[in-house]
Amino acid sequence: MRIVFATGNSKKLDEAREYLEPLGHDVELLLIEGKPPDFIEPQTSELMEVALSKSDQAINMISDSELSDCAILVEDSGLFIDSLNGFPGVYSSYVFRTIGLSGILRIMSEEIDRNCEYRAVSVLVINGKRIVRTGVCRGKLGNEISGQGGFGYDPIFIPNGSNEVSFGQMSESEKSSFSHRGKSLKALSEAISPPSM
Ligand code: ITT
Repeated sequence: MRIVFATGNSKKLDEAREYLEPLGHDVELLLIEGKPPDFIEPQTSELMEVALSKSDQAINMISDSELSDCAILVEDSGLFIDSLNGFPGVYSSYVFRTIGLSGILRIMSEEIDRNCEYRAVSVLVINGKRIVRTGVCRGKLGNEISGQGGFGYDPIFIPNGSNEVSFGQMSESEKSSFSHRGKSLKALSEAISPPSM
């Protein structure tokens, strides 16, 4: 199957390829006039709503193009910090761009409860039918920036069960074995190619 992934984030593309290409699917970036699409994100606190809105917008973008027969993939994700009632959540991308890792570490500097989770909602649309799968990765915020791998909050996110190693210190495939996105993509891959008995 030819799958176009509507994202501006190349790390998301790498992770999708890791799960979907071994099943024989071809995953490529959706480019509109040579650029990743710009989505209008609805004002909501729900990742699911954002992901579904992105999928509708992506379908409209390809409806009259040579890609109209392709399956389309979108994903929305974010970091949810327990002691901040889920902040930054759906605003993770904006918060990262404005206050960055040091801003989050500053807000959390006096906080003892450092539990948090990454969440992802992946939506694959095949012939107009939506398949939606979610993934969660529990972890905690480190006290400092560790590592340079991954993207976004990875250098301060320590997944449970990693022996205090942050996502920023892991290889892409190591991160993917824990990650929220990896879980949602694995569930999607099983929905389209159920494991044989
Ligand atoms: P697209 O919308 O173009 O797919 P994006 O990076 O803007 O790419 P989102 O709108 O889904 O993606 O925003 C998710 C933000 O949440 C992302 O920018 C990071 O700040 C954070 N985030 C989500 N998953 C992450 C991960 O695996 N590692 C680090 N940060 C992550």
